[in-house]
Amino acid sequence: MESRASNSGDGTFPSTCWECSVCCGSLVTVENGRVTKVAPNPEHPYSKGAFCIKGIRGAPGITESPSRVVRPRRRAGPRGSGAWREISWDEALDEMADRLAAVRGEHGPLAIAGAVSGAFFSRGLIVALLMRSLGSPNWMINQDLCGGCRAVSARATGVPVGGDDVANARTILIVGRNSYAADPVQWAAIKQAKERGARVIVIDPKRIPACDLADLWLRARPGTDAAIALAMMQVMIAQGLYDRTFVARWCHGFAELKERVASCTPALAAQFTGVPADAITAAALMYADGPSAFVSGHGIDAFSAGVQTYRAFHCLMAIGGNVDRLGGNRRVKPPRGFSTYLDVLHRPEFRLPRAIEERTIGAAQFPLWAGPQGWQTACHNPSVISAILTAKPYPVRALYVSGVNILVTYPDTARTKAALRALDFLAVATHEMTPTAELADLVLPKTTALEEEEVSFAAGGPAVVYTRAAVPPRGEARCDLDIAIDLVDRLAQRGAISKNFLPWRNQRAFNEFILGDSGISFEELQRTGCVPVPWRPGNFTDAPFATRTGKVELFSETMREAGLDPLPAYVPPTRETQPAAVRADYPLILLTGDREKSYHHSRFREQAWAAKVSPDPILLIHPETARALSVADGAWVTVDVPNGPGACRLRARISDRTPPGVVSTGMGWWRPHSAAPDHGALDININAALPYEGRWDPASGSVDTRGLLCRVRAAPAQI
Ligand SMILES: Nc1nc2c(c(=O)[nH]1)N[C@H]1C(S)=C(S)[C@@H](COP(=O)(O)OP(=O)(O)OC[C@H]3O[C@@H](n4cnc5c(=O)[nH]c(N)nc54)[C@H](O)[C@@H]3O)O[C@H]1N2
Ligand SMILES: Nc1nc2c(c(=O)[nH]1)N[C@H]1C(S)=C(S)[C@@H](COP(=O)(O)OP(=O)(O)OC[C@H]3O[C@@H](n4cnc5c(=O)[nH]c(N)nc54)[C@H](O)[C@@H]3O)O[C@H]1N2
Ligand code: SF4
Ligand SMILES: [Mo]
Repeated sequence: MESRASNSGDGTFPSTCWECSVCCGSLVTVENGRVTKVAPNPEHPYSKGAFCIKGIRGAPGITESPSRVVRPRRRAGPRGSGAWREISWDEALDEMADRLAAVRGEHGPLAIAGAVSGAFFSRGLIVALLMRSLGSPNWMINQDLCGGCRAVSARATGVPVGGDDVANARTILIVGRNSYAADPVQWAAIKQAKERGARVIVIDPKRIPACDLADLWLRARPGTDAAIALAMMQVMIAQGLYDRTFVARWCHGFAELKERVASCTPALAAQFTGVPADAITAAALMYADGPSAFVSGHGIDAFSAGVQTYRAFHCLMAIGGNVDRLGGNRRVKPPRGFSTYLDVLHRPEFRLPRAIEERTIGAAQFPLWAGPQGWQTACHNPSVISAILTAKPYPVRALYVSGVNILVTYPDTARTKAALRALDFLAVATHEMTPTAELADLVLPKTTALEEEEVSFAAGGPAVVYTRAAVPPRGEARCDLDIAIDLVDRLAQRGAISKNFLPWRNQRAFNEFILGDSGISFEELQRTGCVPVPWRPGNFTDAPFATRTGKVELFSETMREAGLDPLPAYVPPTRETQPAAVRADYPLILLTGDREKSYHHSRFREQAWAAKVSPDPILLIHPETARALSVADGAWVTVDVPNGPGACRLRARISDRTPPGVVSTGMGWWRPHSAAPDHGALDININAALPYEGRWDPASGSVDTRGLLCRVRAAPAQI
């Protein structure tokens, strides 16, 4: 192996926390070759000392975990039997190359797929390029369950994803985002903005901490938000409170939008959403009095109509004149010469021939999501699970999973498990023996974010940020690039490579490539951990919008071409289309995905401090609902949904944060100490109860992960 670019040495260094995409600035202290402290960096130009417990305890906890996987393992019994034998890297990589080459020889390259979280982290890009090197366009990202709808909508409309300039906003519109739990930098900025007099509108069915600072709180029924956005536009247009200059010069399809929203009055929206009409009107007037920043999140994404909901808010942002404006939503760009991981993914020299990319699983049905025109060119996951189980549209026989715990975090745990069991070959790169890793043929030990060097563009800054390989890898752990490079070499020896898309010899070379000729020196980045990137308000003449017309497309030509509704619309939630008998059997509405400060999805479950903070999966139930169900606080209950694969057990917490009739839970639950191979993933994990098939968003292929009908019943106590 060549150098892994570790900058090990004792001292305290500025770095970037890499446990989530917020990218907070950290100060990492190394003593005697071990990380003894991770602390917030108060001097950091972007996060300014905001940080969270996951960064402070989670990252060192993963690195030093006694149960960490530090050597490659080969299955030594039937799949999932829990019998393992430690092997050398040479053995592991030879075996992996043999098995992948065999699948490729028998079924062709498309029968091999990769699974990652997405191209926000370098490992996502690297696994995608490894797949492309094998000749396969198939890589799975978890973004259909995360930010997929907003990304598809933003691309179709030509507006930024995020970019909320809370610090300079007069009005802040928070929709489906609980920054308090999810993003400490954003939460600090919102609190500060409120203190200096900004007005805050929150649209959320739950009483989250932001509601306590809100001037207006619109408690919409889950999945109905699009109606509010359409009605806000109706009010702004009817009262002439939209940005006429921006609309006239830079928006495409205003007349069509005006016609579409004309009938969506606040009174009508009130019927759909349960929010009083005068509150919707007040929100419209407040948002129109900008500049206004739209802060949005997962609460309106990952729905089977999520793209249309986002389209409505993105059009609102545009007609409000808040695109690329101080205090609005900024288009942020990395410095010229710098490559984001997404840039590399889309660059012609890193692409497979178009005819192959068109065969990406899901590309035919969801062209704006999967395949050559797709946001990240990835697959449609539920269709890949089907392909493994049914060989349609063609067989998928081998999977390489890195940095994602798909058995726990994809809906329909039992089906994902059946699919993983049905594979000819499964390799998982991981830190811990997750339920996904338990089903592997080969488990590869991964470096942690304290052992890996990463250079990235943090859109929230905007800034170029640097994560230091503060300590050398524990045991024999390796980073994704090192694994991929050695694999490609071995695959090439077996004639199983179409073209090598991984030209870098180590992580440092890759990071230097990412930095490119941006003018930012590696040394400066290492020294500071963060180089801010200047932002200037939009000069739309020189930098038009990235759409067909070069304008913000209120009427989306891309959506029209894909055979989709080109105008934003209110699509009633799936539950409202279900027969009355089903609604009677499943009388409640389920939200999933509540973020917990001590966990990052399924991560940190092995760590005692996190289990102490949050020992059990919680289901929030309103006191009235609990009384009607005779459920006591702290009781174990089961939750299931219509056409779901089974039930999940959760612990009731009675709280008026959630409205009557709506129950709300987290996600990502498993217990390392529960019986292998599932470790509780089929019991206490909400995805054990959710289907991954059903109504899919016609543009992004997303399934409903909240707003579903459900029923709650008493359950046996936990054994
Ligand atoms: N501590 C911690 N932080 C995290 C994570 C973590 O696991 N742990 N995960 C990270 C990741 S990957 C993500 S994607 C983000 C997610 O973080 P957020 O984007 O904040 O998303 P959620 O917490 O899922 O939901 C936010 C809000 O949406 C509301 N909501 C639910 N349904 C609806 C609806 O129909 N309409 C509206 N308007 N609101 C609704 C919920 O009540 C909740 O208050 O958090 C990131 N940050
Ligand atoms: N029902 C329901 N399902 C959901 C959601 C929901 O709200 N409701 N939320 C969805 C969302 S927003 C998301 S983002 C997904 C998250 O889904 P996942 O990405 O699967 O979530 P994590 O638990 O963060 O899994 C990351 C895995 O990667 C490993 N890992 C962590 N860091 C590294 C690293 O540096 N390198 C490598 N190779 N591995 C690493 C960890 O060990 C862990 O096993 O879940 C989605 N699933
Ligand atoms: S929010 Fe927490 S986990 Fe995410 S980057 Fe910041 S410190 Fe790390
Ligand atoms: Mo996410």
